[in-house]
Amino acid sequence: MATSEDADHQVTVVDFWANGFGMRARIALRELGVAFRYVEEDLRVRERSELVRRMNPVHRSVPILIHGGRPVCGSVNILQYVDEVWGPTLFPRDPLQRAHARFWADFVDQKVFSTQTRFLKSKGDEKEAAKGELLEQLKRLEEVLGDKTFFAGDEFGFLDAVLIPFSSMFHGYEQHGGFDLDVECPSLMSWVRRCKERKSVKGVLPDEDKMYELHKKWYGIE
Ligand SMILES: N[C@@H](CCC(=O)N[C@@H](CS)C(=O)NCC(=O)O)C(=O)O
Repeated sequence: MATSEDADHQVTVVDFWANGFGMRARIALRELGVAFRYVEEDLRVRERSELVRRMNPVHRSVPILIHGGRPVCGSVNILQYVDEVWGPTLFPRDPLQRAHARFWADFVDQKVFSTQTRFLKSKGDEKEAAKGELLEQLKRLEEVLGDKTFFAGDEFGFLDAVLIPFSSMFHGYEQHGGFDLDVECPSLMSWVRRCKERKSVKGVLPDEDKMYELHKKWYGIE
């Protein structure tokens, strides 16, 4: 039987299966070998659960990591917390490289995520413009990767965990935009395949067709 002390040390992730932000947290925990309980928050339902409202009253968003009964919110914040408690494994040791990794993580959140939304939601000229921007941003990330195995070098790390969830929509991007990412960003796609060989990533990334179907419904794509 679980004691209250066990409960205090337990780790829970509240998330939705198709949430790229939450996939980051689940991948990071698996990378570091931290066992966790998963609680699904169905984002297709309008109202947030009592648990989410209580644990993240400010944003009412997921993922939420609950450690010993206390919440940590925001995916990048969660990755930092996970690495501080169970690492250090994910972040580069060198402060300059850490700053560089955080800069590009912010680029993914501020630029790629909003461009993806615009690309999927819009039509006509606006969609064409968003498609061009999205490809440009992916190519920029490909340049940041360079000829390295992972973003920080030989080891899978923070920026890999931040970006790889987006790859579950790459097939959707190709369908939606009529392009081939193996042609547009060949090294980035090789990196995707390398990441997907990892148990942590394989166990978390959802089926790409299911992902695109969900987004089609979400954004009213015919
Ligand atoms: N910056 C946050 C973003 C999290 C976020 O926006 N989550 C969305 C899903 S993509 C959410 O939970 N939305 C609540 C809702 O749809 O009611 C993070 O990195 O965790």
